[in-house]
Amino acid sequence: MTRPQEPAQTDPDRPPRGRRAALLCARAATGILAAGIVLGVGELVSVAVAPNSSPFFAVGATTVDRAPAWAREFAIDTFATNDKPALFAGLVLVIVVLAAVAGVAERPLRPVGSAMLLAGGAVGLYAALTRPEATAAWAAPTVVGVAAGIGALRLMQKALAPKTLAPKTPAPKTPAPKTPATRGLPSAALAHTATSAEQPGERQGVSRRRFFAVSGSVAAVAAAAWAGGRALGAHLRDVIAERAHFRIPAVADRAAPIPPGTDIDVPGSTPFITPNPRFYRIDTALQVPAVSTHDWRLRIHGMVGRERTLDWGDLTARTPIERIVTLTCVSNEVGGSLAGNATWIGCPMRDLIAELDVDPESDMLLSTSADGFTVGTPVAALTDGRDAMLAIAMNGAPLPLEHGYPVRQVVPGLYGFVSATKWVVDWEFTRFDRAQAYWTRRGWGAKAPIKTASRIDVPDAFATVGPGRVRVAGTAWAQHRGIAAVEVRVDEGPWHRATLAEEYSIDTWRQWFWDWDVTAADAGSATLQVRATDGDGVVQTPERTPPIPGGATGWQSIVVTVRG
Ligand SMILES: Nc1nc2c(c(=O)[nH]1)N[C@H]1C(S)=C(S)[C@@H](COP(=O)(O)O)O[C@H]1N2
Ligand SMILES: [Mo]
Repeated sequence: MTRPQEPAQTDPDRPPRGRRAALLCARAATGILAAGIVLGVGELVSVAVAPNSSPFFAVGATTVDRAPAWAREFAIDTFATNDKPALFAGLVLVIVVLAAVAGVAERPLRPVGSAMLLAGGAVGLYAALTRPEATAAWAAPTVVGVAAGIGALRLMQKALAPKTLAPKTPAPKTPAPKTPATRGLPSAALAHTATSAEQPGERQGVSRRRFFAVSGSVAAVAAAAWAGGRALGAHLRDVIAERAHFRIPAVADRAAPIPPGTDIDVPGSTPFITPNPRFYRIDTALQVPAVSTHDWRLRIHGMVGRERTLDWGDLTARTPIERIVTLTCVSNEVGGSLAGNATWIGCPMRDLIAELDVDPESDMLLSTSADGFTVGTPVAALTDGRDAMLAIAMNGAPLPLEHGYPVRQVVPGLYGFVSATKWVVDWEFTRFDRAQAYWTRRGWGAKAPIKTASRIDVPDAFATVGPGRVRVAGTAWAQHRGIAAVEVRVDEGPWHRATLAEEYSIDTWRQWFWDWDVTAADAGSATLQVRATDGDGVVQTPERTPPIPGGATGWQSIVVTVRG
């Protein structure tokens, strides 16, 4: 019995079996390469976000964490210490198979493959965003990766689509590809590229060369992005590993203990010490600089008699101090949250500066971070006896990377942009009339002592309060001058003195509360205002000014609804 004839042999529009197989492979390849783009681009973007925030590693880590006990035991029994490579290999296998299906299923008007990439992206997104250390930024590697992957898939699929060629005269010099991978075309068109003898519009065909050019480029981009991401992230991963083993030096000169009554513990009010994960972060770094203690140097030069370079050993050989200091950002709006209080351990700057034989004409220390950000600090503020330090620890932990690991400046009383250089690596003693730092060049002030500020933490703005006693509470700061009083008023009535928490030091913020006895007469809406008086007896100005150039001023007002 003879086999039924291949339909292709009767149907002129149907390519022979070999070409159909080639086309299927090409389609599968588009899916696999598109997935490669998702993973490669995701890995590259993750460098700017956080190690392991890429879809591949987030899914891998989530798989490890969520795997049922039996699966874990099976993996360890079967692969022993190779369980992680085995997991990654398994993950790659699953991705390759699904991606191949996606490539085969994709059609211009029925983008099933793109939808599959989106679905895979949703899995990656879920895994990334549910990692314990995840922030909203952890979405970026997956989102950007999937967008790039879908773009690449469409590009490659387009290169596979039959194309109506414009007539060319003279005839193309290049010989026709022998076996173009295509489908659904007159078989005549498959065997050769059209010649000038054919009519315009009839010259259809798929250029194998074009497909290989496009898919080859996609493969190259995917591989480069992956390799680049892994290489760029490697140093950061090393620094994170180093930080995990960092030993905080013993400190003889400890911070004064926090007296009872420093924290007033009103629910919703700012705690006296800000935990590291809740500490505000402000910097220009797109990617957290990865500086290891091993590579860290502080080059000291400029108007000094003795230039020197400190390394980690030199820094940690110096006697450290521990102090509690409240940092504030100049960009903080009235009532804003860009302030935090931490226990810092570091090397006092004053002792170090005393050894440098600084030219008395030098009034500015221009410090530079590992990523080139600059800060100009009055030398006087570093030598006048306040606890300016090169800090290496924050709240009992090595500095978090985003807060300046391994060394940052902490200077009580000055806004961060003129004092708090993170990842500091260079000190130049100079003058304010010779040098300008990063933000000063952009219109901000040159010298910026912190302005007196007071903030209502509870109740929330627009909250409904009462009836009865309502505890109004918050914090106030005027670093290096201290807070002497806080007052609150309702609807521009008389000012009431708030009860102040214990003062820790003039360099830290101070909590306060005031009990408001709401009466039926208060029912409706009420405006609460707060103002502080600093340690010099100066009352916070009511004049509203914006943060630029030297910090916002004005009293915070909030409106609440009162049930009488
Ligand atoms: N290297 C570097 N250090 C920097 C900055 C920066 O952009 N780059 N920003 C400064 C500003 S404006 C502030 S308010 C503080 C914030 O410190 P934090 O992120 O640890 O809260 O860091 C300062 N140090
Ligand atoms: Mo800042």
